Amino acid sequence: PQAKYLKDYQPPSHTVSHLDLSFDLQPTNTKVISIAHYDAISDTTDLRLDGIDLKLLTLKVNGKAHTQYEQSQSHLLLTELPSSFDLEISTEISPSTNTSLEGLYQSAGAYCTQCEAEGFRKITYFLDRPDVLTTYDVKIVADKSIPYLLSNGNKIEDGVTEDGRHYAKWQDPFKKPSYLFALVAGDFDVLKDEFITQSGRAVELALFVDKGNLDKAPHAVESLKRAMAWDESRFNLEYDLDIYMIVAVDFFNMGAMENKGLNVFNSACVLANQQTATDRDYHTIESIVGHEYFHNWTGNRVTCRDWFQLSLKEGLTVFRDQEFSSDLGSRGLNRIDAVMAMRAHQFTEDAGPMAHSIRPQKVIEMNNFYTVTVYNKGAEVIRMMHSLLGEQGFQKGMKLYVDRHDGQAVTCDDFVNAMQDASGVELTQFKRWYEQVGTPTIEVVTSFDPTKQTFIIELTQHRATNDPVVEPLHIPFALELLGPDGEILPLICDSREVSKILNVTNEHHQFVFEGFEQEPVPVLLEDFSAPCIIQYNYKLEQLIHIIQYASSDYARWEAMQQAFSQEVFAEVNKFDGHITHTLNPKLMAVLKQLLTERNGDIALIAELMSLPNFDALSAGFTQVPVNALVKVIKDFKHDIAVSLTDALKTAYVSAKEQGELSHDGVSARALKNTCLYYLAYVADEDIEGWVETQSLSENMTLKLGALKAATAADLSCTGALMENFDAAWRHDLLVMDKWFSLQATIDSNSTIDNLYGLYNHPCFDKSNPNRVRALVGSFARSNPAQFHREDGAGYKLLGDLLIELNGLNPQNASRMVTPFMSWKKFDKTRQELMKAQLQRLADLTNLSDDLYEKVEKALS
Ligand code: BAL
Ligand code: ZN
Repeated sequence: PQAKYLKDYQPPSHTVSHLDLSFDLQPTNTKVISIAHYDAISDTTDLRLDGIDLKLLTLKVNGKAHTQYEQSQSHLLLTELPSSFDLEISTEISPSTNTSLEGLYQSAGAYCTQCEAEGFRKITYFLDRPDVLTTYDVKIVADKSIPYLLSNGNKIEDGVTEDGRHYAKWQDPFKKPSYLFALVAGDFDVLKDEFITQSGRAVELALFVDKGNLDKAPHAVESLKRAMAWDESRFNLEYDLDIYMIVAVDFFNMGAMENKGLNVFNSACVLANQQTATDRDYHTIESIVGHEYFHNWTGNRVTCRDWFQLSLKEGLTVFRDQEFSSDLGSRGLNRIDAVMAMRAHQFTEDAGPMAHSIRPQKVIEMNNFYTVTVYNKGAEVIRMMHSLLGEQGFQKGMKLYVDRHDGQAVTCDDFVNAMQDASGVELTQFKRWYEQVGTPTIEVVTSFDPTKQTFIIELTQHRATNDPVVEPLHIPFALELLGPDGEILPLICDSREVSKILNVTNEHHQFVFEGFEQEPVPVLLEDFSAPCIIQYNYKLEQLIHIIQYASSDYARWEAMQQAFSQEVFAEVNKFDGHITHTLNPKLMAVLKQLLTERNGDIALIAELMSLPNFDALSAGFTQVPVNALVKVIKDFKHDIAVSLTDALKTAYVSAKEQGELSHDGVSARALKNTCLYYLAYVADEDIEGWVETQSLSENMTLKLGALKAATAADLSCTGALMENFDAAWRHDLLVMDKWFSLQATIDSNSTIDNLYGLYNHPCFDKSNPNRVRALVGSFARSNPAQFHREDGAGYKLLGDLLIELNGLNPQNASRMVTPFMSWKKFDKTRQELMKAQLQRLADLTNLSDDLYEKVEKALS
């Protein structure tokens, strides 16, 4: 496989002024005719088009057969061309056998496309790159048994063909790159609605779902309307076409795709009702519907020059969807979610062999760079600019960015330049974040001088050892100082009050704050104001002070996580396999107080009560002590359950979970589930009864909460509850995914055999990415004890699956290989076992580019 480098970027050889596409849909022999007008930019007479797995039927230049061409596996090189010409190419493709779910394929009978990043080349020969933008006219012909024929833009005609089939023609007035092309053809139920824009235009909204699923469609449509209104009110960005369509399909590699005017969604990110979806699902759906909608401006109207700039649209759009969720819901809880993703996944990626900057320099398979780094760290980089510029400055920057670049394909530098030019804030040094690799550390030392009444904070930034950036970064470091009674103290330097965002631009800084009679408690890097690791020796008392008094929910949660982590680390050091580990009584008292008083946001209390997960804790170790970590986490849960049984029971009983989607209802269910989860470890008669009763709830959040509690604590009723669930839900595969996940996370020596057996479950299908992620993804991600078994059986299960997926769906295989990427973080025995599985992959004769890139990096 050939790597591509950002430094080698060259503009395209030709522009395309218009593209006419026509599709004659057949499962194994769909005919695609593409007619485009090309103009050479330089004096070249060659044109090299991208194309994969295409059967070339005919080729005409200016209406005449053209024979001067060479075909290779991935290209069509045309020679002896005039400088301006019409090119007509007809090709044949086979959607029904396309299991890669890239290009045009069939999902449970429906035809659909996925073209980002480089899927359009599996449809026809074209300049399949984001900086070639053109208008599209699309004609789709199909049997009448397929009633809906959809593409981007507005429908301009439909009718019947001479041979008794039917067709539709679509026109997209906006120029777009090929990755935003979409076609969907199938039989659906449709939920229609309307949105009136701020300028008074009526936009038709249409959500297409599988037959029989209309009752699960309203939440997505309501979310879309909220997103459209929010983008107008916060960003002054209005929708531009007369129709906005979303189609939900069952076979999809990603969550969703922002094709112009015709989003295609993984059905898991659309369908919800109270019986089938959890509160968390509802939240995820709203945020993804928002994300895809927000791409209409940040992605579609202004797109990327090349794929190395992916974070231009993804980092920015994740930031926008996070702000949408925060403005509509709880800012603190959303921040907690975002930081958890950074800690558990992005920090791990940044410390492993696939570490890359948010603007990668080298790529073999672009699909491998739809990562937590490009997306989530990318969003943190945008958030830092927001902190430095403030909301007003940031909005000025956004306006300038859109005014300057509407209709263009641009770079991350163009974005930062617009922010700088509009706000006057100097961002030259800040741009280093786009080259930077690995997680920076900020070492903090504080000292208090009671005679001068000063509190001194010294900050030293260290870049990671894999970071090519050696110069200091520009870090917005947010700080809060708490007084003895929890009051927020003003930050006074040189007799002047300063902003809570400290500009850290040097390797080393010293800040002297004045006016303290007693030593304050510092809340460092408040709100996770930069994607960094803080090194500071917090005392438990200081953390408890923050948990009790900090002004932001996020800061309180962060302090609780640190306190838990410190306790876990201390106990891991004592681990000998025999002792029972208990939580520090001072921290236990804090939990008890939170639970008994239940002041403030109940949902936050549920978060505060939750221990950091295995992945988040692993990030703190050079070598992950698997057995010790699993045991300490389990012992702590047991200790909390036993020590706080009465308080947990009272909180469980008094949490009123009415109100389907009200914040109060959602919060009460969250707290109830957290309490029950702990209580299951005590499992007296009351509690077993509660678990069984709650498992019968008609509400999926509660039902699943009960099953999670039962499986985690291995209650005697678990088997029966799981069987009931299986019997009740086989008709709904998305609900069965929850059951597959539960099966996968049971910490039992029989789990691995059980998983091999579940491959034969009538609802399981290895060609469906949702099923694979639910079963094997959950196992590898969320069952550390069994996945990391010392006999290697867990690793073998994943290795076996990856070998199959490599041929079936390389993109999914490559996502699923992630747990092996950190193999060097484990002990020698486990290292050898994981490495052996990676070697099995490396030895495959048909290893896909997707897996090759990761396996090669992991083994080097
Ligand atoms: N562009 C791929 C899916 C998404 O990030 O919206
Ligand atoms: Zn996106």
